[in-house]
Formats: sequence, C-alpha cells, structure tokens
Amino acid sequence: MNHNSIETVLLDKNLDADLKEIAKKVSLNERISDAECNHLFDKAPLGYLGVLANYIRERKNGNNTYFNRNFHVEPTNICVYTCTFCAYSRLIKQREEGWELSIEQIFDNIKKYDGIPVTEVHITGGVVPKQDFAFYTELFRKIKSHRPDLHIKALTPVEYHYIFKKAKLSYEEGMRSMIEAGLDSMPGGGAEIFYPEIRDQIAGGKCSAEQWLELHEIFHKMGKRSNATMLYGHIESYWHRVDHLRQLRELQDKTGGFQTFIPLKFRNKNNQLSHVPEVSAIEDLRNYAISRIYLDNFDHIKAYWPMIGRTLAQLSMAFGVDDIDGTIDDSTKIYSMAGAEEQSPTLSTEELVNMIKSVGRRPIERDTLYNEIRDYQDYDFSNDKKIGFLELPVIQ
Ligand code: V47
Ligand code: SF4
Repeated sequence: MNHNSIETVLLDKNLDADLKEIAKKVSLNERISDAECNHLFDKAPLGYLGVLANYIRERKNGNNTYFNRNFHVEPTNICVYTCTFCAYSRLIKQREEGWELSIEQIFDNIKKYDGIPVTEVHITGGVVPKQDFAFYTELFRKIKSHRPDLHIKALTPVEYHYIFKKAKLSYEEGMRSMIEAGLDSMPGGGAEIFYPEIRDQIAGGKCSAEQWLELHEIFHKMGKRSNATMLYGHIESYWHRVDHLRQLRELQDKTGGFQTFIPLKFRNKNNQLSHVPEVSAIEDLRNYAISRIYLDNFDHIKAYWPMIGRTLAQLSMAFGVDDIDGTIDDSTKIYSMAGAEEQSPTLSTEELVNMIKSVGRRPIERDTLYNEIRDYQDYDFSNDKKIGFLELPVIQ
C-alpha cells in the first residue's frame, strides 16, 4: 500500500543524515543500532516514523490486523508489592475493597464461557500468599480437564518468581510443573522498565529485569511462547526505553520465543504516580512506530485497545501496529482503575471488525499462537448472530 513512500523519505532533502541512513537501513531490511533508536526518539518527525513503521509492518504482516477472542480473569486485585504506578498495590488498595477469589469461584467464572467461541483465557492480577503453587497448578488442571482446547495464557515472571521461591522450586522445576498442569503461554506483563534505577523506583521488590528475562528464556526453551511489554510515559527517559528494547531484542535473538511486543501507556489515576502527567497521543504513536522499527525480530506489535481507546488503536495501525488484542468483556479492572480510556471494554466482533476495516486493514481472527481462524474482510454479519455478538457475562 505505502511502499513508495519510503522512496520519498529517502529522497527528502530536509532530513538529517542520520534519519536518512536509518530510512536506508529499513528499506534494505537491516537492523538499526541502539544509538539510532535513541536518535529516532529524540529527533524523528511523526510522519517519517509512520512511513518507516508502516513499511516494516506491511513487509511482515501485509495488510492484516489480528485480534483474538479472549477473556480476562483476575484472581485477586490485592497485591503484596508496592508498584507506584499500580492501583492494586498494597499501599493503595484497602483490603475491604479488594477481592481474592477461590479456585471454585474462578472456575465458576470460566464455566460462564461454556459454549461461547473464545479461544483463550488470560489470567493475571495481584500477588497474594494464598494463591500459590498448589493453587495455580490445581486451577490450570481444572480448566484443562473441563475445556482442553481453551488456551491458558497466565501469570508473569512477577508471580512465578514469588510462587516458586515460596515453594522452594527452581525456575526450571516450577515452569515445568506449570506447563504439565496446563499452562500454554505467558502474557507480557511485569516487564515495566528494565533499567534498575527506574525499576527500583516504580516496581521495587518485585522480580528484577534479569529474573524476568530468565523466566521467559526458560519458558521459550521448553518450547513455549510468550509476549513482552514495556510500561512507558512515566519517570523514564527515552534512553531507558532503548535499553529495555535492546534487552528484549537480545533475548529474542537467542530464543525466538516472543510473539508480540505490547507497549503499555502509563495511566495516572488511583496510584502513587498520579502527579505524573500522561504522555500525549503523538508520543504514543511515536513509541509504537519506533518499537516497530527497532524490534526487527518481533513479528507483531500489539496495541491494547481498552487501555488507549478505540480511536488511538485505529491510528496506531498506521504506525506499526498489526494486532489489537481482543478483550471482549469488562473485567479488566487493573486498567479501568488506573484511568484507561475504555471503562467498559466490551466490543462485539462486528464492532471490532469495523474498527479495523474503517482504517483500511484486513481483520483476521487469530488464536493465541497466531494461527488464522477467520478472515473477516468480506464477512456478512447479518447471517450469523452467534459470531456477530460477543456480549459476554461480566466476571467478578
Ligand atoms: O505489568 C499496571 C501494566 C501490566 C498500569 O500479553 C499499567 O497479551 C498503565 O501485561 N498504567 C499487565 N499500565 C498487563 C499486561 C498485558 C495486557 C494485555 C495483554 C497482554 C498480553 C499483557 O499492566 C503490568 C503493568 O505494566 N499496568 N498499572 C497503569 N497505571
Ligand atoms: Fe502487584 Fe503487579 Fe500491581 Fe505491581 S503491577 S503492585 S506486582 S499487581
């Protein structure tokens, strides 16, 4: 669609030499350096970034924009940690306004989706002592024996580090047991910002960057896939983002186990960083595009639409994003409490498909591992009410 525009960028007399060199590298499918990535953050105009990111996006994924049918389960909204950006932190959350679900309660919630064509359950929330190794292995087993084809994408290195330490298990032993119990893949959370001085200030006490990366590496080596995130737009500088992206790119070179990168925009409601202003939509688009340009070994860049809103998610598809997740119920409280755009993020499949089509992309439903389930480009919703509507029961 836009392949000629990169030629225009290459011929642009007003661009500085470094930006020209970066455009040349992108056109030749060459990797950009950390210094070049820093230069993009410091100097690159939005239009230029859009052209480069879109060029890469179309080279990798054509015109496709992916989504999946998943639902979220949050076993608890209480947490032993004190991340300053988080509305679940023990310094913010009063026990009375918290919930801590039992295995039976979670399982009942999962059973509400029986007969509904969801392909994935995304399980994540706070960290509490009761929800330990035995709790999660039993929960995963129960889900799998009830619905074996439901993909379990659950917990992050933050939870696993805490759970395995408490159970006195090595990371390898712990991960193997979780996989045996039914864990299929790992979501990208808990990464925040890897650089120690920033990490200590916003996420002190939880697993370190090295531990986060090690757990993903072990998981990948066991043949499993996972995602990666970066929480941006708070107290970090651009070079901290570059440092974060570098570590992800290096691990991906080693294992190839990451499927998608999800930049997460810091939202400032109900947390200890409420005095920090949120970054602009322009900054979000620049960040998506630069991530797409730098992470040449990641197949997908995801915009999490409940967090940034539908309009920005639509715009992001011109800045490197080829996936808009698929959250289709309103139980994801960690974001709504922190001031996410979509207070009640329920979209029917038809609305999601129209959102993608109206910006000229091809809507493709995928499973968690990016196998194509259905191409919705020419789909006629009037014939199929069951697929057209995904108004799901509210969990919790
Ligand atoms: O690690 C918490 C973030 C993450 C705030 O893998 C906040 O498919 C912004 O990782 N402002 C967890 N962000 C969620 C996550 C995720 C979400 C959707 C899909 C996938 C996937 C993964 O949420 C945390 C943290 O970085 N978060 N509080 C906040 N105030
Ligand atoms: Fe707990 Fe995660 Fe919130 Fe940190 S971000 S306080 S680890 S729920």
